[in-house]
This record gives sequence, structure tokens and C-alpha cells, in this order.
Amino acid sequence: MTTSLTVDHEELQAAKEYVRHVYAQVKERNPHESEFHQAVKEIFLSLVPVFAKHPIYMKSGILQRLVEPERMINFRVSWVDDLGNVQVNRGFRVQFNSAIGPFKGGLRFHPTVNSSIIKFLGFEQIFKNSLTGQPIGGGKGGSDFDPKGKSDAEIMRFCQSFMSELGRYIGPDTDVPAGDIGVGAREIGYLFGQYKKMQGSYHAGVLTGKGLSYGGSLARTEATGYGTVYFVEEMLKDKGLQFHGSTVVVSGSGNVSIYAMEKAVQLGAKVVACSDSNGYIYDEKGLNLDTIKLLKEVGRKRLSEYVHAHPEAEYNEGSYGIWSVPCDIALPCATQNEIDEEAAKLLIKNNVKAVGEGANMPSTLEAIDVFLNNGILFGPAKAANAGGVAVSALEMAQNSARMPWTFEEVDTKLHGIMKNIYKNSIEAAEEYGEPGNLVVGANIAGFLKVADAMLTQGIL
Ligand code: NDP
Ligand code: 2IT
Repeated sequence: MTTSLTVDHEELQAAKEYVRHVYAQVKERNPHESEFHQAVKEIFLSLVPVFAKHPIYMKSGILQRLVEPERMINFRVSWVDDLGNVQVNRGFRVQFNSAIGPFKGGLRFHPTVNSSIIKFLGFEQIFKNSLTGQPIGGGKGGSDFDPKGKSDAEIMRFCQSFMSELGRYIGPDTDVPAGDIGVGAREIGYLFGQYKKMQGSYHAGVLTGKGLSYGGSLARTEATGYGTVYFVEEMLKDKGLQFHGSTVVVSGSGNVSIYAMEKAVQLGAKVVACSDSNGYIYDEKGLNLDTIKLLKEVGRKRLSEYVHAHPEAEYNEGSYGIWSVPCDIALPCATQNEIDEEAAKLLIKNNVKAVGEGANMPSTLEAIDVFLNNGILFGPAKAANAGGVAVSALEMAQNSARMPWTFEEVDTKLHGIMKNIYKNSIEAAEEYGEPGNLVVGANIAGFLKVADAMLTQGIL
């Protein structure tokens, strides 16, 4: 990690020792939580120069406190499937840090969900939310429930059961969940309905990502994907590059991926490949986004069916293969650790110039090192995908004001927020001796605001 700062060697050693010590403690206290360890390690490595320059953070135990969630809720979710069988899933909510605002973060429904996944996502969310400049703390939740192949009625019964337990722990000024993998407008609707019934009163701001007819914000659906492209646009601009005329690969074909593709195309790029968990589609002339939307947003179908409508395109089994498609810009928008060292090297071999993370932690630590060491423009998740939660906070503002804004108003604010995140991250990287390193810059800029709030609020 960085040593190029004007701090005493001794202070740097003390900072490294502090970080090493707390990281060892995290691994010991949270065994078998490899995703959580990974997210913590990435942040910790970036923060060494901060502790060397400002030992007050070490003295006040900021790191030990940051890595311990304020509250972790685990609960049983029982529900009855269409055949009359009882099903039991696990529900989670981590209320990680509320130093700068109510806990805020999505809910993920996916069979791989466990406490490690929820804690890595919640930990990332603390710094991401801080970067947006809005008053929102960090939280995350979800379930190992698999929405694939379930009927609407099953989804509804599951969501009602999930909320009947989670409902007592959340509220517009306490904790505000939203969507993530497997949780979109349909699920938020069922969750909101159940919360409203339980409360007996209307608290619009308890969830975000709501439908437009009952308190949702225009542009929330588009926000994460658009925001990622706005962020990457800033990275490119600094190097005299642009989306216009470039070839783009976007993994996933869900909410983030679809709107990242849409904005990239609007800016004049050609999107040649996207994926789902089974495989990827490729067309060197560019994909048809309307067909993808119809398949995934409306039909909830597999991407393999794309080639029925477009025989000129090819479908390949295995989502990992997407990283062998040559491109100028890669936007991983599916899930964690989808780009490993080998995939990163393959992208570089094929001349990738920029990578922007729409998903949470899609690149392994080794892959990030490969990108940075090869001079690839790299936009880390907590900065590049912050547009979703940023517009969620704008949705909360509209709910409080009981006044909806136009699409253009929200989109303009989103664009401004993404530009600011880029600027603040670049400036922090410069100030702490790692010019151009957005990983270090975003981690430091996100950390400082939360840490200073924690310092002023006493030992909690
Ligand atoms: P969706 O459920 O809408 O879409 C997820 C997409 O990723 C689907 O195409 C899915 O394929 C694919 N996918 C999921 N898991 C895997 C896997 N294990 N391997 C390969 N492909 C997989 O989720 P979102 O678009 O909302 O989320 C995508 C990523 O973006 C996640 O990392 C999420 O945390 C992050 N994110 C989301 C935000 C939001 O506002 N929604 C905000 C910021 C980040 P299939 O259809 O086969 O399941
Ligand atoms: O990872 C994320 O930032 C999200 N899934 C969105 C969270 C939110 O509260 O909108």
C-alpha cells in the first residue's frame, strides 16, 4: 500500500500495525465469512495513510467500531407454496452504521444469501451512502429465498411473511430497505402493502423503489445503471475518451445492467454482449435492448431465448465467458466476484480501456490489482453504482415533502451527484498520495465523513 506520504515512518508503521490487528480480529470473530473479509480488507488497505496522518481515528477505535454492525437481525420466514407445502427460509437485516442517517440499503433474494453476503453488502453500503453526500447510514438485508420459478402468489406470500417479521425493525427514520438482486418493483409493492397493513398508517418513506402510483420516484428504476455510466463518462473524459463510438460489454441483464446498456447506447456506444446466470449473448453489430427488456423485465425469461428473435446473435452457455468478448469498456453489473484475475487479464489482452463496477464487489482483490497495475481506468462499485441509493434518498426527500419531481429533475440531480462522487474520490486519492486511484479515493472520501460523525457523537 501507499508509502509516498509526508508522514513519519513511525506513524505509518503504527497505522499498518493497527489495520493488521483489527483485520486479524475481524477474521477471528467472523470465521467463514470470506465475502465480508474481502470487503473489509479492501477498505482497510486504503485507509492506512489516513490513520498515519490522523492518529485520532486509531485512538478512538473507529475501525473496531465500524466493522461491528450496530445490530444484526436474523429471522425465520415461513410461507406456504402453491402445492400447500410449508417452506422455511432465512431472513436477514444488518443495521450496520447510522452515524450520518437512518440505515439504508437494499434487500437481496437469492439462494446464495447468507450472513457473509449480507454483511459485505452492508459494510460497502456505509461508505457508498456517505459518498452520495446524502444523510443515509448503511444497512442491507435479504433472504436465501429463490424467486426463480415461483408464481406471483408465492412471491406475495413470501414477501408478506418476510415483512411481518422485518416490519418491527424498520421505519422512515430508522431503516429504509429497497431492492437488490431478486427484489424489484413487484416485491417492493408486496412488502410495502404488508408494512402499511401492520402499521395501520401510511409511511411512504419506509421503502424506496416503490411504484410511481404510491410514492415511488421517477428515474429510480434507471438510476443505478445510468449513474454507473455517468461515473464512467467522467473517468473517460479525464483521459480524452468517450462512450461515443466505443464497444461495451455489460454483464447481467437485470435492473442495473439494462439501464447501464440503455445509457451507454444513448451516449453513442455499441453494446455487444450481456449475460444472465446461465450464459451470455453476443452480437458484434450491437444487441437489441427492446428484446432484452421484453424477455427479462416482462417475461422473466432466460436470455438464451434472445436468439429466437435474433438468429444473427450467438448464445453461449456459462456467464463467465462474457469476459472473453473484446471491448473498450466493461461494466460488470451482475454479482460479486464475477471478474477474477484471469478474467481481468483476458480483458486487458483484448484492449479494455475502462472498467466500471455496476454490481457490488464484482472484481476480486486480485482482479483490481491487475487493472490498477496495468493502467486501466477503474471505477469501484461503491462510487460507480451509488446512483441507485442516491435516487432512493431523493425518493425519501420527495416522500417527506409529499411532492414528486419530474424525471428530468431527478436525472439532473443524479448526474450531479455522480460527478461529485468522481471529483471527491479523485481529490481524496490525490491528497493521500495515490493520484488517479479511485479505489483508494472513494474509500477514503466515504470513510472520512462517517468517521468524523462518529468522533463527534461519542463512543457508541
Ligand atoms: P437483478 O436481480 O435485477 O439482476 C441480476 C442479474 O445478474 C440477472 O441478470 C442475474 O441473472 C445475474 N446474476 C445474479 N446472480 C448471478 C450469479 N451468481 N452469477 C451470474 N449472474 C448472476 O439485480 P440488480 O440488477 O438489481 O443487481 C445487480 C448487481 O447490482 C448486484 O450486485 C447488486 O447488488 C448491484 N446493485 C444494485 C442496485 C439496485 O439499485 N438494484 C444498486 C447498486 C448495486 P439471472 O436472471 O439468471 O438470475
Ligand atoms: O447496493 C445498493 O446500493 C442497492 N441495492 C440500492 C440500495 C437502495 O437503498 O436504494
